[in-house]
Amino acid sequence: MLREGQNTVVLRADYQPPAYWIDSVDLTFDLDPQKTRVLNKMKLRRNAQVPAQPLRLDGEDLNLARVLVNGQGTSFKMENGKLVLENLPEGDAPFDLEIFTTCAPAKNTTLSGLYTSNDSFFTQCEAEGFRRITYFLDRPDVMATYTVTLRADKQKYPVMLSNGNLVAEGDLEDGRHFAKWEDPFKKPSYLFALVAGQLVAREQRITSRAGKEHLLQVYVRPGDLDKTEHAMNSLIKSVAWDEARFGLSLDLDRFMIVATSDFNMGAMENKGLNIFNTKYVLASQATATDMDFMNIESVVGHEYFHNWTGNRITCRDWFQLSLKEGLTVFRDQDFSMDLAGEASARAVKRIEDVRVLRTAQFPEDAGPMSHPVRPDQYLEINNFYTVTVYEKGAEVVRMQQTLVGRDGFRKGMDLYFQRHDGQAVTCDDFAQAIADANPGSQLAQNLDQFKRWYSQSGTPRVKAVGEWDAASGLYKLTLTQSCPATPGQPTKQPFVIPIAFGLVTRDGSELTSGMHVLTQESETLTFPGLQSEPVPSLLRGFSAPVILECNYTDEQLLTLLAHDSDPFNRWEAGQRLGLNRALAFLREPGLTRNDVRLDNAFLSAMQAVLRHPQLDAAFKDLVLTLPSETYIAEQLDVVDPQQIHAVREGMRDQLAVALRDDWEWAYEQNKDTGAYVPESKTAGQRSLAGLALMNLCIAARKQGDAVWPGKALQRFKDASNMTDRFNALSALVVSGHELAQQALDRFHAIFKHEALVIDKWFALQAGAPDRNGNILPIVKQLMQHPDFNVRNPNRARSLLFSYCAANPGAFHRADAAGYVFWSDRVIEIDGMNPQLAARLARALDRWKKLAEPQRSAAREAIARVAAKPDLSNDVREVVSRALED
Ligand code: B3K
Ligand code: ZN
Repeated sequence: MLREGQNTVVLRADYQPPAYWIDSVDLTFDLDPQKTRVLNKMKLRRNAQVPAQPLRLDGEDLNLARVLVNGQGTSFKMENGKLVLENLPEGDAPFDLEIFTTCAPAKNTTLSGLYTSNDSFFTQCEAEGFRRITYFLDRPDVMATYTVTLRADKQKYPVMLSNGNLVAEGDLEDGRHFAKWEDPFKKPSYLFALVAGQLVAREQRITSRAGKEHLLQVYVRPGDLDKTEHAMNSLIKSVAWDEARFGLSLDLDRFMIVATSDFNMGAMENKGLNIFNTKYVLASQATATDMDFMNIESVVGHEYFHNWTGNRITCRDWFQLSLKEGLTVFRDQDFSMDLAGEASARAVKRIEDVRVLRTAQFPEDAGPMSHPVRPDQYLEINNFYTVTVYEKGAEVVRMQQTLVGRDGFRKGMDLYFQRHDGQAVTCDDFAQAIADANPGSQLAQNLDQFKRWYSQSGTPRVKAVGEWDAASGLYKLTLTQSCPATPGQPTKQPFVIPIAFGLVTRDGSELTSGMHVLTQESETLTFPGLQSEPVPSLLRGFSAPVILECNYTDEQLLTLLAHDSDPFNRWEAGQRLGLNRALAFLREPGLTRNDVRLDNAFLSAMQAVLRHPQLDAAFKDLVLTLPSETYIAEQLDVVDPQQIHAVREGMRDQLAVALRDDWEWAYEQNKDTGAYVPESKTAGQRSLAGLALMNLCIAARKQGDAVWPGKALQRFKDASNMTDRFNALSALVVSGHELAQQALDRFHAIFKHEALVIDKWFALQAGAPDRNGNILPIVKQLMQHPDFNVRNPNRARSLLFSYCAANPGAFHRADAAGYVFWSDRVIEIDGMNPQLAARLARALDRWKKLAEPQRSAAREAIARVAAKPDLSNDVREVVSRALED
């Protein structure tokens, strides 16, 4: 017998339409932190397409008080936590079902369903949180209209919000009041939301292109209002962009965003009432970095864009999650690119997105949690809000656009809405619409094969081999694709891979360019009539989410770095140069950080980029940043994280010292950006100045000079914005200078009342380079800090995830203490917040690649978690998959 809420594996192949439809829901809440009463009045009817059967309603952690059918008491039973009604009226006529339950929001530490945070009420229903509020058919293909009445103490909860429009409000007895909301649109239960508490709003009225008026509101706690301007501006831009780019207008009179500091993820697209993590709403130049400002813009955009891609057209079942998430990430990426402006800033955004894909999604796709963009099974759906579903899913949408062109893609989107507005559909429906709107396109011609991107997991590899025949002037390029076995998928069929390419001469001029769509396992392209052997520039703009293997010589890479007309591949060439060196150092047994010696060719290439008169600061910053430890690790079969850390640090030391004068020049050139404006050009300069300062402090440490650390401390003190201040602080912490502690203390003192800044303070210390195992004791000590609170996800992430998931050199200790610490935290957090615990559990996904003794120690730590009785489905799924052969 299963306990309540405990699932068995759910299979995509088992999908059945619901046996009943719920057409309307009328909810009344008496809000009380200890005991909230929920009266749920629904109109249901049988789904005539499905054989007659009992009604099985989902529910979790509810106290059931009453069930009435058409106003009469009825028999019911509980089965595996589900409420089962067998004696329902015969026939197809609609009937009323009334359910009265209570729940305890203040005790709800899962942050799913209805919970309290800082004395306010919030909900989170995606994916399956609505069943923690009332009994329901909690699945996305059951769409209903909602009327919601909220009642609560007026003083404690002056603001009461739900989806849609406010239709009535007023006072009740005993100091209570009510608000009644109606959402005109049918929606699945995961988009339901309510908020109640002491909140204030920034408001803005806008008129859409279509001439309609809308009220936009951003709700925060009193005191935070001055940090909402950027979020509001981002929302206004999002509304305008979706109208301009896709002809999609805001369909509600009122659109609200509410911020909460206790939230499991970034934000949630509830219809008309988006709920956000404060991290993606609150920003001022004093408290937020350029990166924070950028993230706010893209998350506000993302949630807003869901109003069409997700809310108006939703998912038939959770296996189709990428239908809304991949598409909406694609849309938010495109939005941010359009706002970034000119070509170079667009390329920077593309590089940043690809960096995320390669350092997070590629490892996921090569590890035990590997799954297709449209997964085939899950134990806990919350575990599948992954970089694969989101970021790889976005790449799959991007490739469809590439195959039909930008205008063709717009036509496809139009057809998608024409066909499916108001429906719950599948990834197949989406791809079909894009293809049908573009008959004859490469997508339409290869649609079935293209859709393998949805069904096959694993990162495809494309091997490119060039052959040059000097006598005939013929260049042949053979492209061969393969895809490694992944869990449950031993063999793969070829993908449709769009490969944007160019051929470049050795002195950098472009001979030709184009797009080749690779569909066979192996294909050879021929280019006759060339004067000399060209350098191939392949996968321009990262035209497909694959690993490109090409045995470039250093000389070829230097040509591409210096001349490629495609900025992405220019950056990529620099990364390959760095990566090849890191891999060579790693092959040298016993090499230490101080033995690392970079060659002049590499150093002068980096110097040339740094000093380049035309290149943008943001682009220079990306080129001058070495491939991450995680990315380097992915290239190896056996990983020694500490050795990778030593090699990368050694390379960084060398770059710092050898280019010291150039760093100084770059710092001076970029350090002053005038009055703070969070936009790409000056943000790029701040970021390059920050990198330069870091390198100058590293060089100073190597050379025993105190000038630059002193300057960094001064900049830290004088900075007028958080970006410069935090970069200066990081330079001291990362270079390990003794002034760091003083600066950290001061930073804490200045910002002790700014939770999001204190998160940065924790994260910086937990993510700092390890020196003789010093980070774990620091992390343990910080857990005792009065500001640490493991129940707050942002704080837990800032300390624990920064250490376990983002600091490999410090975490993968030979004495296994990092892993023991990890297992203790996973178990501890699982007791209160399974979703958060499962995310932390993923930190050891790649344990099988570790060298000994880490490999055995990691396995033991995972087994220790797995052996724990009463684990959540969330953590159980992650650790048991990790232990599978
Ligand atoms: N759709 C939400 C994520 C919900 C996560 C549930 N565990 C945010 C987003 O992708 O926009
Ligand atoms: Zn989303």
